[in-house]
Amino acid sequence: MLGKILIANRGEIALRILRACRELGIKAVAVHSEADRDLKHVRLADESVCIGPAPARESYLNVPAIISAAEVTDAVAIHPGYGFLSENADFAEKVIQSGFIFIGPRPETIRLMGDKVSAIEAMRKAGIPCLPGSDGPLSDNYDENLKIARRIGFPIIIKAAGGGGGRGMRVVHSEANLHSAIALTRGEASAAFGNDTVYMEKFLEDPRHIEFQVIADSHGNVIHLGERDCSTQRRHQKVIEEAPAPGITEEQRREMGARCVRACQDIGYLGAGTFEFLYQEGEFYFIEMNTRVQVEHPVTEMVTGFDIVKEQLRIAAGETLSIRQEDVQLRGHAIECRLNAEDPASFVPSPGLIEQFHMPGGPGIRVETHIYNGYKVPPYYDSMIGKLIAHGENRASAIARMRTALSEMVIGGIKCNIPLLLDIVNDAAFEAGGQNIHYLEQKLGLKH
Ligand code: MV4
Repeated sequence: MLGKILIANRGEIALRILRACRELGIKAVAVHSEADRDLKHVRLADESVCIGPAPARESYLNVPAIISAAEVTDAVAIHPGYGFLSENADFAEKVIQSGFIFIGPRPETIRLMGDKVSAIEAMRKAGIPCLPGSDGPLSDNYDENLKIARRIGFPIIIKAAGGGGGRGMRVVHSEANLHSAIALTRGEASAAFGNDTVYMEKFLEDPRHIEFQVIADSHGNVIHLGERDCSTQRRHQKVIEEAPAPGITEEQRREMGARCVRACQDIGYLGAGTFEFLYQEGEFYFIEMNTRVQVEHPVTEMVTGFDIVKEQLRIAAGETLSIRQEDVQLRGHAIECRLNAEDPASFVPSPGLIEQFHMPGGPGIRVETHIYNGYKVPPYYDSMIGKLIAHGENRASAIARMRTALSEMVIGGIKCNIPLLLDIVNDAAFEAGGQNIHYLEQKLGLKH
């Protein structure tokens, strides 16, 4: 097993990784910004290194500082968590060139998936269903682009190859707007990602967002851990995730899971990964692949009983997958609520001192958070301060447990989105299940 690793992240995921290290007997180095000296995992880690000032650019995104911290502490590997440098191929490359193990896929894979045009091309070739589209970058030839759009049929969507997660896209409903939409998206993409490559896809009006979790070792073994439904979102920020996805049959799961596994074998995927699909009228369409551990990985852990983060560490150490596909059995249902330090109505961030903190508990309840009584939420980073996960024998039981837990939990001193989460889990449409990606924004729009 790995002797010592460096955790290149902060907050709840850094603590989650530290706990996995403890279970495996791996020593852990915490790196933190000047604003993060009081983080729980910094206190608990075997060693800690301050890597720079509060702004992420100067600390959690500061590649030389992170590599130096790994060197001075004699770490053998670096876990990037999610966000920050987790999907930065250049960082992964630097980590490896400096003699460390990058806990994640190979840099070439990160680069392949980071460019959405090459990702879709690779996945289409590997047998993953994709949307009708331009099958490559768009040129500046208006007639050519119009031909592609007519073949696909309006509405279409223009997306930036360097985008993803909802950044750099524009929907086009008619021929009249096509040319300007391409030019505008290209300009924005160039400014935002330094890459003006754009592509075209059929636009789906009311899909669900369903993603499949995969994990691959360095010996060619790949398994899938089923799917998650992440449709409950606002402005591309997921609010509630669940597993399994309501209404998805065992046959659909087996078929799509097998396709994802085969695609991973095809491209030599390594580590944990997620295939993102839009799901509409019974069909799955690949949109992106995430080459990191995701915020919502616990719902998959709860229904499979499988520790994804521990397995990432074992895989990085060169071990073989600890289970086979036939050992993956889904049990019950899990729901995750993201806890954000924000106004539950206006969504304005609300950093500050946690003056009161009471954890919920009971059967099937899991809390993933780094906050504690007296902790001060800094204003410099993402407002997510934790996650509440409820597991039950079925979806109704998971919802019932989530309602109880949300009602029990107290986070005082700052504003928190618990009232919004309670409102959602008490909503009849949420209770029915299988809502699409517009559900929450529509529900919120109805309120005023
Ligand atoms: C789409 C789409 C409809 N049709 N692509 C947004 C995030 C990025 N991962 C892809 N996104 C979308 N791509 C086609 N062809 C609708 C979205 C979309 C969305 C997708 C998943 C979750 C939430 C979303 C919210 C708005 C739009």
